[in-house]
Amino acid sequence: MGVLDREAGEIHAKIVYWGSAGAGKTANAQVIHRKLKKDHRGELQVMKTASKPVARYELLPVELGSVRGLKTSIHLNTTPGGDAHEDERRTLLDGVDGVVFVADLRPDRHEATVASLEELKGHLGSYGRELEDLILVVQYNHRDEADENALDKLHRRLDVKPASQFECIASDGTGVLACLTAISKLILARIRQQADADELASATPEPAPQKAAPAQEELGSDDDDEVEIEIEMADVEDESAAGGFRLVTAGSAEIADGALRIPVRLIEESTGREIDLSLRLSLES
Ligand SMILES: Nc1nc2c(ncn2[C@@H]2O[C@H](COP(=O)(O)OP(=O)(O)O)[C@@H](O)[C@H]2O)c(=O)[nH]1
Ligand SMILES: [Mg+2]
Repeated sequence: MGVLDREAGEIHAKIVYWGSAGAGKTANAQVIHRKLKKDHRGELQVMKTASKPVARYELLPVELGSVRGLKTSIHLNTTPGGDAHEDERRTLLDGVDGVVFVADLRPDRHEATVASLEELKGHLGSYGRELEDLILVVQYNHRDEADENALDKLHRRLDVKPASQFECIASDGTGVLACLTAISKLILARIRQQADADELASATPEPAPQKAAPAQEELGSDDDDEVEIEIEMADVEDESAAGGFRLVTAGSAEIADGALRIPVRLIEESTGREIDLSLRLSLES
C-alpha cells in the first residue's frame, strides 16, 4: 500500500486499471504513456502472463514530480483478461491504493462488467480488504458505442459508490487523463492523511481518546485533503485544461406536486469533482 517516506522525501502509490476483457484498460495505459511528458513517465512495459494461453497486460511508472515537497511516483498497472488468469489478476491487486474500474458501456458487455466487479471484490476479500477501503474511480468507457441510457442502466447494476466517475472514450483519449488526475489526487491525499495520523499517534505515547478525536478531525478537514498535483502533458491537446463541467443524468425523472424533477450531476472536467443537482420543471396545466 502507499508509502510516504519523509526522510527520503518520497511518496509511492499503486493504481490498478481493472475491468472486463475489451473494456479499454490497455487503451488507457497507451494514452497515458503517449500524452505524459517523457520525464513524467517510464516506459510502457507489456507483460505476459506466466500461465497459458499467454495474455498481456501493462505496467507504467508515472512520475508526478514534487508534490508539496515530496517526490511522488505512481506504479500503474492494467490486468490480463481471460478465465485462465484469475490468479495473476489477484496478484496484481496486492498493495493497491486505488482502482480505476473500467466499466464497458456497450450493452452486450454489461454482464461481463458486473462479473468483473464481483471478481474484484472477491480478490480484495482474499487480502482482507473491501472495495470501500480503497479509492475507487469508475470510468464508463466505450461512451461512443452506447446510447444515453446505458450509463444509468450499468450504474444501477454495479451499485457502487465511487469517489468519482468519468465517461470516456479511451481509444481516442477522451477523459483518460482527467480520470488519472482525479484518482491520483484522491490517493495522495489519503496517503498523506494516513501518514499524518500515524505520526500523530506515535508522537503521543499515552493518547487520551477524548483529545485524539478532534485532532483527527482537523487532519481530515477539506483544506488538508487538497493536494495540488500537476500532470504535465506533451504537446497535445490538454483535455484537463479545457475546464468546464459535464452534465450527466443521476437517476430517473419523477413527477411530484405538479413538477418534473430530474436528478443531474455536474462533473468538473479537470478534477472529477461532482455536484449533484435536481432540476425542477413546473408542469403547466
Ligand atoms: N470505440 C471505442 N473503442 C475502444 C474504446 N476503448 C477501447 N477501445 C478499443 O477496444 C479494443 C479493446 O481495448 P483494450 O484497451 O485492449 O481492452 P482491455 O482488454 O481492457 O485491455 C481495442 O481495439 C481498443 O482500441 C472506446 O472508448 N471506444
Ligand atoms: Mg489489455
